[in-house]
Amino acid sequence: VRKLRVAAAQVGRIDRGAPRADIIARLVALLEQAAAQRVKLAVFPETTFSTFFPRYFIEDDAELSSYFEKEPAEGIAHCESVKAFFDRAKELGVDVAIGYGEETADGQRFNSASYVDSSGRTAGKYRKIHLPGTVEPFSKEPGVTNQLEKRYFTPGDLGFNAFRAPSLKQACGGAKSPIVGQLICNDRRWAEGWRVLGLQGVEIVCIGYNTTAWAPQLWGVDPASMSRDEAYADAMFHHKLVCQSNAYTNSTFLITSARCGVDDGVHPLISGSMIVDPEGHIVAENQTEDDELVVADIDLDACQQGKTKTFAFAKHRRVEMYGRICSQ
Ligand code: CDT
Repeated sequence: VRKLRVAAAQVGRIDRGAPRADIIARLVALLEQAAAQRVKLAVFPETTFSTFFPRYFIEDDAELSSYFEKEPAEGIAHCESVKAFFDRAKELGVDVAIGYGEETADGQRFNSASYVDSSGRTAGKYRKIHLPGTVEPFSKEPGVTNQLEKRYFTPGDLGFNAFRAPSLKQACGGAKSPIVGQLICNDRRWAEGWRVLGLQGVEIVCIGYNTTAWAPQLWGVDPASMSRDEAYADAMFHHKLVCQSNAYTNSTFLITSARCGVDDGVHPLISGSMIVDPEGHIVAENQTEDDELVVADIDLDACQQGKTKTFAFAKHRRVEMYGRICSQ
C-alpha cells in the first residue's frame, strides 16, 4: 500500500487585468486549505497566474509580456513575480504542479508547467506541445473568444518526461517515490503524450486546463442546433471521456484542475476538476465553479493491476505494427 493525499486546486473566475496580488492571495488560500487537510500534492490549472489571455487579440506588447514569467535558470519558484506563492507552498510543505506563461532569457514564450516540490526544487518541467487554435484571430472585436495559442506560444520542446518525486516517498510509505508526469490542457486529448508517459511507468499525471465552454469557431458545435447549456455539457463530456480513458489505458492516477467560471462575465470556461484512478473511475470531483480544493486519498499500488495485467506493455504491445504513429 502506497497511500497519498492529493488535491486538484480548482481556480474560478479571473478577469482580464485582475491584480496579480489578488490572484496570488487566492492561490495561497488554496495552499493553506491543502495543508490544513494534510494534502501532499496540489495540482493547479494552466496559466494560473492570470486570466486565460490567449482568448484575447492583444496588440500591446506590454500587456502581453505581463502574462509571462521571466523564469530564471534556478526555476519558477525563484521568479520574483510569483515567488510569494512558492515560498508559502514550501513553508506549508505542499508539492505543487502549476501552469504559467514562461518567457526564456532569449525571449521564447512557452505555455509551461512546473512540478515544484516542498523543498522548493523543480522536480519536473513541461512545455505544452499540442497548441490549439489559430495564429490569426477569428475577430478583433472585444468580447469575442479567440484561441491564439499558436500566435503567442512556441510549441513545447522538452518532450513528455516522467520523473520521480522523492519529496512524496515518505508520505506514501517510504518504499518507492511516485513517478509523475505533466501535460497541459489540449494535450489531454492526444493519446500520444499519455502513452509516452505510460511507457515510463507514470503513476500520477498532473494536468491543468482552460477549456472554453462556448466557442462555435473552435469546437464542432453548431450554434443553430445546440444551446449554450448543451455546448457546456458536450465540452464536459469530452473532457471526462479523454481523462478517464487515457488514465485507464496507461494505468495511472490523474489529477486534473480547471480554471473555470465566466471570465469578464462573458467568457465561460468549464469546471470538471477531478481525481481519476488507474481503472478510469472518478474518485473525487468539483462541486462548484469557484476556487475549490478537490481532495482524495489515493493508493499508488492500484496502478499495478493495469501495469502488470490489462496493459502490461511488454507482454501485449505490438510495436512492429505502430510505425505510422511516428510518421507524418
Ligand atoms: N487551453 C486549451 O488548450 N484549451 C483547449 C480548447 C480547445 S480549442 C479547439 C482544450 O483542449 O481544452
